[in-house]
Amino acid sequence: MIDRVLTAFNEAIFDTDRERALRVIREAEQEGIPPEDIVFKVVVPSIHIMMKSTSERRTPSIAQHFVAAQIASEVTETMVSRFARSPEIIGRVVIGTSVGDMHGLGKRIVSGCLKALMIEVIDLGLNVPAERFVDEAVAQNADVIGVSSMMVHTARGPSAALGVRKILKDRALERRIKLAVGGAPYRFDHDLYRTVGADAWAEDGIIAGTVISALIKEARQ
Ligand code: B12
Repeated sequence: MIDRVLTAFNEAIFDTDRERALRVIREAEQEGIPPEDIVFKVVVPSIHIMMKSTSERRTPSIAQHFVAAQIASEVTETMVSRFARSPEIIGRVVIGTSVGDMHGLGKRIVSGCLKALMIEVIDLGLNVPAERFVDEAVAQNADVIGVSSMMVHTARGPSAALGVRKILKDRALERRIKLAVGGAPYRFDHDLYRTVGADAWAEDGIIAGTVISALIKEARQ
């Protein structure tokens, strides 16, 4: 029965049909499928299917990413509140856009994908200075800082990832807190993430899920 639900849910998110996806989930609940199974046997596998299709270059569109991330995040949040026991969160990420950058769509998609993978996300919003990224990461005991930058100068600027890296180094936090970046400039120049001192970058929200899960493991070793 769960396979049928996964197939129907997956088809709905690939069709960017939010209503149909939510209906599939409602019906699954009515049939008695527990919230835990809906998250771990439907939502999380559907994100993995999208990851796989991305890596096989059957690239889903921005609309598919966006809708998948939003629905996955919405369903996960609702279901998690109904879990019999609190689920194990695999890690914590502080995310925001760099100083001067008001492009927030990509960050929202990334946040949705991470939440669906049981990663807690603290979203600092737009126009976030380097110091705030680090202060919040320390205060929230985060494993990873994610800096989203859509313009070349907001990616390369001293108060973006470069600034975060410097503060992490000055405060001897580099082993404990990892730094991930993303946004259009990193797609144009695949080595830019190294130039700005990041540990990793990701081309889209789905790949961000894989990359950030790996960084969490590294930070927790
Ligand atoms: C939509 C858009 C806007 C909207 C933003 C609306 C919003 N609320 O977000 C508005 C109209 C406000 C806007 C304004 C401007 N924009 Co604009 N904008 C775009 C546009 C067309 C799409 C961006 C977008 O949303 N993409 C869709 C999302 C899903 O993709 P994404 O952001 O890349 O995110 C994915 C990945 O990058 C990755 N990712 C993103 N963040 C992160 C973070 C981490 C940690 C990880 C791991 C991964 C990751 O995962 C995401 C999800 O799949 C781009 C063009 C482009 N090709 O990107 C220009 C673009 C980014 N804008 C540009 C410019 C110049 C501007 C303005 C300066 C224009 C102006 N003269 O006013 C202003 C600047 C405003 C500011 N201070 O930020 C330029 C930047 C050029 C450059 N070389 O720096 C671009 C590239 C257009 C161009 N070709 O000229 N913009």
